[in-house]
Amino acid sequence: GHRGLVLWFTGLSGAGKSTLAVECERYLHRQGIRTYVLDGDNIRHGLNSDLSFTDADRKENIRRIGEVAKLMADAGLVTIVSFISPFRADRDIVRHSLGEGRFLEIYVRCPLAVCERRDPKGLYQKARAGSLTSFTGIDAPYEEPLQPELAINTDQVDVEQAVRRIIQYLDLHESL
Ligand code: GGZ
Repeated sequence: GHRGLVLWFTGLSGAGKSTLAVECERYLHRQGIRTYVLDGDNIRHGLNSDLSFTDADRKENIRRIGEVAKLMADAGLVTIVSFISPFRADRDIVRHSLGEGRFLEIYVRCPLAVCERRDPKGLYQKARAGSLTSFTGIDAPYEEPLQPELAINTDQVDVEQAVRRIIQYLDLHESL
């Protein structure tokens, strides 16, 4: 089998993390590569259903996800992780626990104004109205990656191009 590794998508709500995660998974499956996607649907509703969106709970969210992702990568899966993961230090802890070459930080970059315009779940509107507090980008911080393996501007490239860039990176660095 191929080497396990973690593709770690980070970015604001509405930046396009989940879309890219799912499309990368589809591509890799077609190549016969075994993957697993960790996202809000299967983690925040299950393992981490006890956690909120305070700084401390987001930190704990990412810590647990990092541990699970490492186990999955050790089992040989290409583990695709899709969470805001707003704190640089928390992402760096996961990076170091996996070791260089097995953790690819992919910054799904999109201007706040564009995320806000997309607002697929109406959460930005609620955050602006004050009925949802501690919302990332509005009244909670997002710390941009300083040296991500990849940064993809989702307001400038379409999904197909974005997936192609990720696959190109994996090929070039013989990550798989
Ligand atoms: C940010 C929130 C919040 C607050 C609920 N802040 O666009 P979505 O809806 O589907 O993705 C967001 C998701 C963020 O959860 P994460 O586990 O990725 O966050 S973190 O890594 O910071 O722990 C959003 C929804 O949950 N959501 N409340 N206050 N996003």
